[in-house]
Amino acid sequence: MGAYPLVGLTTSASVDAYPERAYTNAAYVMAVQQAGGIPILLPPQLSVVAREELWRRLDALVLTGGGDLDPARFGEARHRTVYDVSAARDELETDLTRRALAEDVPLLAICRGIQVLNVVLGGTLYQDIPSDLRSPIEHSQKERRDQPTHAVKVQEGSRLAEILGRLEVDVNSFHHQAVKDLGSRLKMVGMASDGVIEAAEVTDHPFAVAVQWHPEDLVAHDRAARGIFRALVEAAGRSALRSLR
Ligand SMILES: [Mn+2]
Repeated sequence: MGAYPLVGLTTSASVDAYPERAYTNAAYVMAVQQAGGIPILLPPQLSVVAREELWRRLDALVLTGGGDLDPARFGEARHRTVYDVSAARDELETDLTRRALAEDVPLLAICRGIQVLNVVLGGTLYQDIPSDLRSPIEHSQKERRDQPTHAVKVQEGSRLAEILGRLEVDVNSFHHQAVKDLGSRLKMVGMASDGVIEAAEVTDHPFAVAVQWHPEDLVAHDRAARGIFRALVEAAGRSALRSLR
């Protein structure tokens, strides 16, 4: 590893569209850079060789936000609101998440990412919060992406609490799905006032933190959001030194 850890960022992929595209919000790229990491985009179109070679060099992984995971991955038929399902993205992210878990590679899972991590560990999802839960909170906010709209209570003693430096944070919210049954090895560490799980950690891993909100869009004005990316990049540096990955 050089002075700057390499941080892989998964991307979205267009589904049934021409031309086929791979893309993500630039905020992820900038948040990783601001924290001292080098972002490497990981589109679902990577070849087997490219995936292997990039994985060997990466010091950390970020699962980014995006469309819905195929509910077949947790044994359910699709609710009518499920959108933008990409089999290629589901496969790549499932594979890389398993590797990060098995090889103790630092992992930050954002929005769709907490859902991917949960399903990889055997958990399930609410496929549509408005139909599944009667909640007074609007988890698909209409406000700007850098605008927090609901609070999250953070579990005392959790890694996330240590990273954020507080037990309550105001977050932005752009999800119509949420964690239902927690997967094995996962601990709930953040919850909205309506009971929706907003953060989780893998208990027996050096750094696997998952949040349902979008800290990458908050870093300009929110020290706690910057702290999440700084903690990931620091863990990436330690992990690279320890394992000589
Ligand atoms: Mn939310």
